[in-house]
Amino acid sequence: MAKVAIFMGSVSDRDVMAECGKILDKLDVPYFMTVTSAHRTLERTARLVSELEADGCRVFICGAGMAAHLAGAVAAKTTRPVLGVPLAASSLGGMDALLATVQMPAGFPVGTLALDKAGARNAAWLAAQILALSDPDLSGRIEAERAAMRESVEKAAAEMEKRQ
Ligand code: RP5
Repeated sequence: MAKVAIFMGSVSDRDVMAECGKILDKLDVPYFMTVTSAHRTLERTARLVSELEADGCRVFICGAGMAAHLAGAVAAKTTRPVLGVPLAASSLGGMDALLATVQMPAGFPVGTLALDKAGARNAAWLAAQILALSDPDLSGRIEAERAAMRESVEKAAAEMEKRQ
C-alpha cells in the first residue's frame, strides 16, 4: 500500500522526479509514482488524489515546471501534507515554477522544496520524516542514513586533513 504519492506534470519531468523514488526505496517507504497534470488532466489528478487517500496514502509529492499548478491543485483536494518540487522546465530557469508552487493562498499550504533534483530528494526525505512521526522503525532507518552521511563527511575530512 502506497504511503506516498509522487506526481509529475509531464513525462519530461521523470528523470528529476525519479530521485524522489530512489530515496523512498532506500528508506523502504512504499510509494506510487505517476504522471498527471493540473492542466492537461485535471479530472484524473482529482480522482487519483481521492483514490490514493482512500487507499491510505498520507503524503503527496508533486513536481512540475512552468506555470506549476499541480501541487496547488492537489492541495485543493486533500488536507494531507502536499510537498511541491518546482522544476526548471522553461527559459525562466525554474523561477516561474518556484513562485507558482510556493505562493499558495492561506489555508492551502504546499511545503515547497528546492528546485529540481535537490528538491526531489528532499521532498522524499521530508515525506519520510512526516511518516516517521507515527512509525518508529522508519524513524530508525532515517537516523541510520543520517549516521552514514555523517560518517562519510568525517571520512572525507580525515583524508583531506591527512594530506596537509
Ligand atoms: C509542466 O510543464 C510539466 O510539469 C513540465 O515540467 C512542463 C513541460 O511539460 P512538457 O511540455 O514537456 O510536457 O506542466
